[in-house]
Amino acid sequence: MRTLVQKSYVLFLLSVFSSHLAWSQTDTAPKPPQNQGPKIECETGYAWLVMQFNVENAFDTVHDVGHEDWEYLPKDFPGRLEACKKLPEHQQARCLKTNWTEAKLEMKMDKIAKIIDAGPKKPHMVSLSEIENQGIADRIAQKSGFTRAIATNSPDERGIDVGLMFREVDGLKYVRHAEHDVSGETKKTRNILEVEFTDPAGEKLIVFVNHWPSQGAPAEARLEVALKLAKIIDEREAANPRVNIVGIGDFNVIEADRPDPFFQGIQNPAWRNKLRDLHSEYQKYAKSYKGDNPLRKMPPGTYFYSAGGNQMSWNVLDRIFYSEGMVTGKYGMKMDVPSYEILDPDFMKGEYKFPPGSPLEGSVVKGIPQRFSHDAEDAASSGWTDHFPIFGVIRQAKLVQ
Ligand SMILES: [Ca+2]
Repeated sequence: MRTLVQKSYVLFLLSVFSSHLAWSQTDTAPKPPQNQGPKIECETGYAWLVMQFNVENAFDTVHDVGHEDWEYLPKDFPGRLEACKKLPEHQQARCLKTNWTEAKLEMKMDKIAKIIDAGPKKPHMVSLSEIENQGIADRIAQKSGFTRAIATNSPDERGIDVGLMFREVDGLKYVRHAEHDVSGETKKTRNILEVEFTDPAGEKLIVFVNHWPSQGAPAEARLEVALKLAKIIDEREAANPRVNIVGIGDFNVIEADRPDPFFQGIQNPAWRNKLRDLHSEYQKYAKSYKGDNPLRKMPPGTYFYSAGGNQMSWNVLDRIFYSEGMVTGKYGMKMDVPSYEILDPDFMKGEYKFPPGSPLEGSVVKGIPQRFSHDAEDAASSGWTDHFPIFGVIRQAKLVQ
């Protein structure tokens, strides 16, 4: 994996170097005659690394009024005992057991920073799933070396939100942000965060950060959110047809979902602003790759689901989608498909043993993300996160005749 990443970065640096030459040549040399064949693609110097990371229940250590955060508080937090006892019986034991302290939160944030550091290089932006609020987003950003973080304030009952932390370097400039309530009439879910950036050429990038309803909700709930996102994208595209769009996050969609929130939602072939999925595009690229298939060096998904011992399934819950214009870079930004990576550093990996009584009793699955234990007292036994993060590179691009 590391070798592949290193190699791809060497190739990437070479291509940046050669494209710098092409870029300066096109600035000074006379323009070639028009209609002399296909357009030649020219990539400019900047490349922005984007990361999706479900940080698994990153809660602070104080009560957020109106949110069910009682499980994630210090044991002696005023009102906690009474609040836990009001929960349904099956949730009470969990709520009463955890002693979530500042020391443990610091340990968790150190681990988040270490996972980010294990990536191909320092990301320009990180989409965060499962953060409690703006305060925790700010603390994770500070710990991980990011200059700014923006978090949503969703009606989600569990009190978890999404966020985007970023660094305004390499020509990337923040323009504005907004958040969209996409909850259904009965089921509340996480808002979608929208953050707009611009580059030195004035091209626009809008990033939508998602955390769609979990598998505990029917596929219809995810499709409903997908269609709401599609409507917002239509509005942005109508206002600026040159806009580059990225949809990133934990989409909670599995292959068996029917209706299919991707195919009938944000990837509907009949929809004019349909998005591409970086994971699927990478699969196509890997199939045609000459040499060892690079997919073999990646885990089969970002999340392993055992259903309490009844299933053995890898899912790609975390995704990066992008607009059609980013296939060629015709609006100044291009998704670099070969840069895609599911990050599975050795230190994050553990195994799952199917328990006695399970139909798969005795089976062991290795190489799965070691989930974080909020109960563990030390870093050695607390695990990491239950999702592997993913990466993709967006490059500045320019088409010349
Ligand atoms: Ca809290």
